Amino acid sequence: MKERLEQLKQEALQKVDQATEVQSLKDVRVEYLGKKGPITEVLRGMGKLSKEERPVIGQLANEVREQIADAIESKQTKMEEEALEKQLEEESVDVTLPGRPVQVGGPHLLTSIVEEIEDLFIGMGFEIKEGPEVETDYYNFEALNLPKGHPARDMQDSFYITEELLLRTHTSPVQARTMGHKNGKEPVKMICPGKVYRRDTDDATHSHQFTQIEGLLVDKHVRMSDLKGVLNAFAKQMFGEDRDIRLRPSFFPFTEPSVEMDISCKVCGGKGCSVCKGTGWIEILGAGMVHPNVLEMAGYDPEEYSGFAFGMGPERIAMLKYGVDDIRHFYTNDIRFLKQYHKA
Ligand code: 2NL
Repeated sequence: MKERLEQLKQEALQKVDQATEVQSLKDVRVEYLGKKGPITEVLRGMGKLSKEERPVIGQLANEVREQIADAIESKQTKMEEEALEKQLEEESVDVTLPGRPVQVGGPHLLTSIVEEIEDLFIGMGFEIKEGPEVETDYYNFEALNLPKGHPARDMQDSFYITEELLLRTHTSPVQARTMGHKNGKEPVKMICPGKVYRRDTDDATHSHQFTQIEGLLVDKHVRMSDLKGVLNAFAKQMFGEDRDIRLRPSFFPFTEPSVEMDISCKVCGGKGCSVCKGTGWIEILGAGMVHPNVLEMAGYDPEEYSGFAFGMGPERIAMLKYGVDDIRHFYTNDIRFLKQYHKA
């Protein structure tokens, strides 16, 4: 009996020692200490033993049972501690690691150009005005001396929504609306940046949607020399003090007389090169004295009030300033293109 118990103990302890999972420990407990286990069996068979043997074997059986139970328990505690240790190690965070750099966005090149131009005109006392992109036929054309039947109103050239509504083809309607609010009395000094739409096939120099900045100054005694002074100040601040400007005669339905402004070519200093196509000059914007019909439709007396207006394309300005060769770069949003113009 003694030997049998001793053997069971050795077996059980060895199995506990070899166990690598909690489940095998549970198996050992059931196998050796369970109700149908060999130790329980020994204790049940005690009745057959002599009076002298009974307490000795009983005590020994209990000791063996306790030793096995203790071994299982301490092995289980050890396993649990190891598992926890391993988990803590795996989940540990190195708080001393430097953080991953955060990707920071920046303004779109066109946004930067528009803001730069806005700042220059704010510096000369102009207000910034915005207006609707869906316009009435009246404000987009009629009020700008483009009566029905005018070739520039061709249905093929504009996005019409209804007979009377269209996507604005220029930002001038914002100016026509602003003048209309003045009851023909107060002066206007404003610029209006914004998106405009034309029915064009997109290519390197055309886009069906682009941006425009127009300017307008209406007051008593406004003269062409005022226009020239403002445009000269703008050109020098925008492109450099060493640049010259020149005005060439041109035509727009809403101005009379009309001009186009060139700046001297920076690349060749006016001698003529591929950038200025040999002329020494680069076209920047269109302008003129507000047509008396336009003033009159807005409620001003053209005998008393006069004004100048100008319009430019920020895409063209940006293309010249930064050597961008395709207008589509502004709208395809290739991050590699856009990133080049992020400051800091
Ligand atoms: C260009 C030319 C121009 C105007 C826009 C204007 C607006 C009013 C009255 C008179 Cl309300 N004129 N705008 C005048 C001359 C030229 O734009 O080449 N733009 C890209």
